[in-house]
Amino acid sequence: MSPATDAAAAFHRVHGRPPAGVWSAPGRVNLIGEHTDYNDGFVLPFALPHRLASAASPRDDGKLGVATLGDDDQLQHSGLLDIATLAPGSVEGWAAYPAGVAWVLRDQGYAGGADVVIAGDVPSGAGLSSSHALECAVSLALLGVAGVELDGNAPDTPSRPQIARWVQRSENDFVGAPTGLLDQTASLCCQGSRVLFLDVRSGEQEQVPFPLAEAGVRVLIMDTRTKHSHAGGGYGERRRGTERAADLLGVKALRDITVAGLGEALARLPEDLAPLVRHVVTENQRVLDVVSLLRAGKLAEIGPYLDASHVSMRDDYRISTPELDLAVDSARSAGALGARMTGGGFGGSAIALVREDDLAAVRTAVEAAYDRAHLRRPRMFTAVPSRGAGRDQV
Ligand code: GAF
Repeated sequence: MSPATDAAAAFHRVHGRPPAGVWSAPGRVNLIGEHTDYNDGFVLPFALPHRLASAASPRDDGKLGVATLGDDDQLQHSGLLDIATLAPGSVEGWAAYPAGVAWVLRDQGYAGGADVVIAGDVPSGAGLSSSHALECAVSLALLGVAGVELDGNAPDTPSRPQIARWVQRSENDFVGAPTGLLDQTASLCCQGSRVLFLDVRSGEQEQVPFPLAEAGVRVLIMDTRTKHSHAGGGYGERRRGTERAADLLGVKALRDITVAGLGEALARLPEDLAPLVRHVVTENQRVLDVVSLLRAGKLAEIGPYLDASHVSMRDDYRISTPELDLAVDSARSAGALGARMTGGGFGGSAIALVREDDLAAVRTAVEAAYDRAHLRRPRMFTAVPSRGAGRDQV
């Protein structure tokens, strides 16, 4: 069973008939380029094989019905919302994500009602973007039941980057999480076997080959199972700090500061802001360096950049946790080529680039380190870059 067939079956159970269609969207890991998106910078994510699927049919009463089933096949979440009266603050909890998407699409002229049933396997609260996968899958479902064919030729068909901006608006203005554009764009625009090099300022994208098998390496994802959320204060605080720094430096965004101009910029900033700026500026450069290596076919050489990124997030941006540091350090000590926390931080997941032959030893070493620290072992799995969001045939 795939998330798409699960969602279709769940829809059938809830509504007693098959859905009109199923649309799904993946979670993501960010290879490098953290907290650079809202500074107009560079990011380099890939889509996970894990997806959330949204089975949907139109309704003619302007309402949005949302539901999920638990493992026992009983309703886990369910709600019926009037799309016309949706407003920021009007829906709380899990339903705010699908409701926010319906709200933003209503403003774009897609006000039709729908029944939506969600299923999937993106780990939630793990920093792997399950909330964005949910929002993207629901957006495509609502657009789909309104007759919009993704990637179609009709002149008014919204593009994937456009849908990503709508999803960002729903998250910022409806859900109230001040996130950037990384996750939605990754979920909607990534392709199999590639990492997505996104210049957030220009919107330019490059699908960069990421031939893990050919290079004999794997990306190991280590979900520390420590809670992570963007609605908490730390994320917004960092964002406001970098925006204040950009103001003080007289630039539109920290993207405008280069490594060459960093020393001079740091000298003009108060003590609390300088490390934030150092992280963003050096992280943007690390993304560019990693992209250059990948373009040159040197995938196995990117490890030191992942390590440096982690140190920068730990010491300058201060968004790592002891659990993330332990995963990264123990993976490194056991022979990983490089490792870093991924995503917004304050919990969630880390990634390690590991030679195939070292994979078992690295996993064992990470588990042993957690055992010694009396921590619950992380959930670990390898992942290959997978396809972005789209309609599923079920
Ligand atoms: C979270 C946010 F949603 C992204 O926009 C991005 O800022 C990321 O944290 C950090 O790179 O995933």
